[in-house]
Amino acid sequence: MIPRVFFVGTAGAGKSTMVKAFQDWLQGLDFDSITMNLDPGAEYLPYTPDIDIRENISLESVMSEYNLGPNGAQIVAADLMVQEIERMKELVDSYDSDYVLIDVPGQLELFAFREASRAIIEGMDQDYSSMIYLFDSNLVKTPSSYISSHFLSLSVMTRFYIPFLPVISKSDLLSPEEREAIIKWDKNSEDLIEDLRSEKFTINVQFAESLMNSIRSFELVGNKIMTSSESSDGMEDIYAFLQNVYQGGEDLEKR
Ligand SMILES: Nc1nc2c(ncn2[C@@H]2O[C@H](COP(=O)(O)OP(=O)(O)O)[C@@H](O)[C@H]2O)c(=O)[nH]1
Ligand SMILES: [Mg+2]
Repeated sequence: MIPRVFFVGTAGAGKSTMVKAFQDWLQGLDFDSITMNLDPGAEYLPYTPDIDIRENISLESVMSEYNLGPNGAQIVAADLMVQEIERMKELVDSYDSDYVLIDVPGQLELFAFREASRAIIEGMDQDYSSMIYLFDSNLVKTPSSYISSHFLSLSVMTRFYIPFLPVISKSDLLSPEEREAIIKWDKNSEDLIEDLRSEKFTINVQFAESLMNSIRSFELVGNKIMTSSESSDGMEDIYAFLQNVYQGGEDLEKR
């Protein structure tokens, strides 16, 4: 079975761009991957998907058939997708490829909180699935947004029982100071809370502190890989993670 790699994150976090960048990066090492688009509403994709949900489910037709706006249609489309998954799974496994890179709908809540997403991962076979979770670099720049982003990521992580790699996306957009601050907060809750206290408009400090401490005690927050689809930073770390998951750390034999 081909390893299934889901790219998950908030809208605009850079999922689709990373699918393209990681495919190109793998190609440079002579590894072959296929791409799969699960966003029925995608208008533009930076890659040409080998498997595309839009061939079977179009957001436009769901909108007119069910008389819905784009958000309602996305929800119906996600549920309709479940019926397609068996066929898509067979399609995926008809390819002779090292990985399938799976791009999910832009709105995180569609994938994170709905039963459909669990059915999709189960349907694709969760034993062969893993998740790259993108923290948008724009949403981890201040202590309060860093903390909220972690709460969100944890609610995703605790819903799926598959290997999970948190990364910071679009890291080329961070200034050296911002990058340094994130690395510091990744390492140490006390620094994070201290910086949180000096933020003007902020979240409840005591609440955040106790939640971040308990999150950290489960080793859920740690050093995150800085990635950029622009500069290819971090692509080798994503690859190393996948190797660990699927090959127990041994190098995939070059094709
Ligand atoms: N500078 C920079 N921009 C990026 C990077 N990755 C994505 N983007 C831009 O961020 C926007 C959202 O990216 P997209 O891949 O569509 O996000 P998605 O909604 O998560 O699929 C696009 O304008 C991309 O060109 C990156 O690594 N660096
Ligand atoms: Mg996208």
